[in-house]
Formats: sequence, structure tokens, C-alpha cells
Amino acid sequence: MGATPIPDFDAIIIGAGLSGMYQLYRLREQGLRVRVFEAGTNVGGTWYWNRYPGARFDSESYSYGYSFSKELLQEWDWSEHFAGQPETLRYCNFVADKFDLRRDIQFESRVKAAVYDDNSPSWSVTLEDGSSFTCRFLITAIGPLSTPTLPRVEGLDAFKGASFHTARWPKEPVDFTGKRVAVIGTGATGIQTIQTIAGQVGHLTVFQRTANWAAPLHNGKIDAETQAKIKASYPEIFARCRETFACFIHTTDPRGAFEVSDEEREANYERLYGERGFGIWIGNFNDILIDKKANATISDFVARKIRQRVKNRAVAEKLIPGNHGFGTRRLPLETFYYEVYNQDNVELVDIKETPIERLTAKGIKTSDKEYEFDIIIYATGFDAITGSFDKIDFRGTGGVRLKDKWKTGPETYLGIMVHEFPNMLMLMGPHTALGNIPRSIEYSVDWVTGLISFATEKKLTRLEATPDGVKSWTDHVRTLGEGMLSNEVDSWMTGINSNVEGKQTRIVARYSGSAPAYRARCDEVAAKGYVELRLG
Ligand code: NA7
Repeated sequence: MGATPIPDFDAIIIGAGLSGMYQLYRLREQGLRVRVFEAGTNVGGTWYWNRYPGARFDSESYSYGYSFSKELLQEWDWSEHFAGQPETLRYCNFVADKFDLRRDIQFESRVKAAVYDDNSPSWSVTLEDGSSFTCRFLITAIGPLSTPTLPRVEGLDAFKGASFHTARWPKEPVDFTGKRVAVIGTGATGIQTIQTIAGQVGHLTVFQRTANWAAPLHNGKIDAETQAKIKASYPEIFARCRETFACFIHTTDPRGAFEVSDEEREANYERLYGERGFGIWIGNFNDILIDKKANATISDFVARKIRQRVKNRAVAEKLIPGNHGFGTRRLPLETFYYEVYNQDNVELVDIKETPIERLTAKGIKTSDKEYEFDIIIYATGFDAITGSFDKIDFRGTGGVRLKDKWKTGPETYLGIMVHEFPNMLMLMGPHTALGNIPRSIEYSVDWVTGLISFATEKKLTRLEATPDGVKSWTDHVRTLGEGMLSNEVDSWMTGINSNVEGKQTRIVARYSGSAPAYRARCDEVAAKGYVELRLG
């Protein structure tokens, strides 16, 4: 028998977003030969693709950036409390330049397939151009929200005007002046887009299928004094993010909604509605996301706010969700979103009442009438969490397909590994703690780096999750999800996408326990020498 061939790379990382960039940095530190394949022409992932008007953070800028380099933290100034996409993309480029990341990233290289070979043992990764490369470790950094989906509606290609999905927005600015514009979708993305372009368009028609709860962002510039304070307090900011449930700077109120008087509850909601960011969602009473009665109190409060802000009573009622409680889907944050509907040139079409029948050459035909447009914007979301995995033909031992294995929902070990897919390590895959995502990314990358350096030190060439390990983690994730109101609602967080075949049944796609509990479990596995894995 000949000697085992040496793979082209020690590790291949798929994706040069925030996960892939940091993973490259860490593996390079270990002296490994690493190649990143990225479909885009540059770094940034989410912030590279989502260039739509008004795209910005909903978590505080200074809690979102990487925390691993003190130097980087001091060198970078965030200009706003919630930075816009252009600034965040500049930040990603600044990081890539500072750490000279691009020399190991191959751009315009979309991965088509990844096949495991047990004899080598190694992965063979094939790109869309047909070229292929082998590696010992395969790391997916493909993001939970990176496969955009268009509506499944007749005549999608019939429309002769310009049309864009928000996550495939052109690099050149789109001129809306005097244009008749349609936006389909009112999730976090639709809301940011609508509020931003409403002042630029000739006429705007919003097609809403499901109303979403939204609350004010209260963005603002960061002045020099605040900037200095932020820079001096980074250790405290990140220490706080490490302690909170979902790694944001907001801490859940230890009280239940009914442990205070009606007046106190109302005053608390009023205060939270006036504060920056996600406080009203995750800094609120501890039972609003698990108890329907508690949730009804905040839903009622926000509904009253919508009625106050939208002048036309019928439009206000349409904007108030009727099928889910406040915060049980990912909460969009807004800046004068509701006031947009007080403009004469903005119309809200409830497509539950008058469904879209088809697209036409001139616009959109609903059951009521045909609307004519110059531009149609699809803010219709993503095939979330597992969608980007489905698009790559991952094959494990004996040719088993990941897509088949996950047909009825993902099954993972710590959200990082899959049985029969040795040496494949997932960053921000299903069953991991997402939350304030860069915080979760840094933890997962460090954990994966620890595992790879352990393997290198012990001269291990094969690491695999066991069926028992996968079963127990998957059961644990399912149990944690019980009782969460968000898991009883259709949304990308429960794996629902009406535009994708086979994604109409809710699954438990996310880890819904606390980030500290997630980290404690992963730390325990590492501290015990990864004995729960099959090591070879
Ligand atoms: P979301 O939150 O999944 O929202 C998608 C929106 O598009 C939502 O309002 C959908 O209505 C609507 N949609 C989807 N398909 C259709 C069709 N076929 N017809 C009409 N309307 C449709 O995606 P976003 O991009 O806004 O946000 C995703 C995440 O990115 C966000 O949570 C942040 O974490 C960042 P539905 O509610 O399904 O009735």
C-alpha cells in the first residue's frame, strides 16, 4: 500500500463572512495551511450581500464587532449606535486588511459539493467551476441567513421592470426618484427598506402577508466623548455579553409581568419603548416570551403605540399582528416605520385579503386588481439555517447525503458536528446559540480551533460525533425549545419558508437555551478531552 496522500490544505473554510474570517485568523495562528472559498468578490458575508437601502445593525455596534483583538477595538470607531451596512462592510474590509486575510481567500468561488473519503481520511471540495481541493478539516462558515428565496408565484420572470431581492442588491445605487415601487415582505429587512425608501420614491406599495411586531431602534451618532467611554469600557461590555442569555448587552428583567402593579408594568413598557435597541424584547419581564398572558400585556402595549402612530385606523389595524405575540418572531427594530403609512404616496396591501395571483409584464396582479410598477423589491427572506447546507452536496461516510439525513430536521452534536460526517465542523449551523452573532461566532471558532489543535497535537486524523452524542444533543435542544412561544409560531426561526418545497413543517432549528449554558456544555466536552467523540 502507498503512503496516505497529504491533503492540499489542513483546513478548508467555506465562506468569508464574520465566522470564516475569524476562523482563518485562528487557524493560521496555529500554523495550519488554510484556504477559504467565498462566493462573493470580497469579504463580509451578510454585510457583503445585504446592500439594500437601510440595512443596519439592530444590536449595538460596540457589542457587535470582534472582541479578540484589543488593538482592533481601539483602532476602529463606530460612528453610530447601530451602524449601517456600508460602515459594517468597511469594518470587515478593515479587519481583512489589518490581519492580511485575503491572501488565503479565494473569491468568486462557490462551493458545489464536499465529499468525505474515509481512506485518506480527507474531504474533497468541488467548486462551481469544476476545480477541486482536498483538506483534512472542513469548516462550514456559510451563515444561518444566506440563501435568499423569491416568492413562489406565477410569472416571476414576466415583469419587465427592475427587480431585486434585498440580499442580492446591486453594488451601484438604485435611483428611486419618481419611481413606482413595490416591496413584498415586511420582516426585519422589509421594514428597514420601506422606512428608508419611502421618502425617495414616487409611489410605494407594500405587500404585507403577515404583520410583524416592531419597536423603535432609537439610533444616534456616537460623539467623541461617548466614543472614548466605549473604548475604555470594552472589557466590561464583552463581560456583560458573556453573561446575558443571548450575548446582547440587555439583561432580562428578573421580574415576571404580573409581579408588578398595572401602573408599574405600563411605566416599564413606556421606558423600554423609549430606549435604544432590543431592550423591549430581551431586557423585558422574564415571562413575556414563555407565558401567553404575560405576552398579551406587551402585545397590547405595542398595539396601542401603533394605533397612536398610524393615522388611518384601518391601516393601523392591518399593521397589528393578529396571529402571534410580540417578540415571538425575531423583532424588527424601526425608525419612523409606522409614520411611513401616513404619507399620501404609500399604500399598504394586505395580501391575506387580496392574494398575489401572478406577476405581469407591468407589475403585480392580486385578486383585486393589477398594480403597475417600475421596481419590485423582494424582501422575502431566506431559506434559513439549513438552507445553505441543502445547497451544497455534502456527502459523508459511505456517500450519505446531509440533505437526506436532515430531511425531517437537523440532527447535530453541539450544533457543530454530525454523525457520519467526520472532520466537518459547522460554525453557526443548526442547534447552536445564535443571539448577538459575533459573540457566538467567536466562541464557536475558539472551540473548533481548540478541537483542531487537540487533534494536531495527538496526531488524530479523524474526529466524528457518535450517534449517542447526536441523539442526546438533539433531544436536549428539542426539550429546551418546549414552552418557548417562538417555537409555536411560523417563522424562519422554526424553519418555515413558504417558498421552499418541504419547508412548511416547523422544526427545532435553533438552540434556545442560554448562551452561558451552551458554552458551559461545550467547555465541559473540551475539558474532558473530547472523549464523547469517536477519535481516530
Ligand atoms: P423574514 O423575517 O423571513 O421576512 C420575510 C417576509 O417576506 C415576511 O414578511 C414574509 O411573510 C414575506 N414573504 C415571504 N414570502 C412571501 C410571498 N411568497 N408572498 C408574500 N410575502 C412573502 O426575512 P427578513 O429578510 O426580513 O429577515 C430575516 C432575518 O435577517 C431577520 O430576522 C434578521 O435576523 C436578519 P410571512 O411572514 O411569511 O407571511
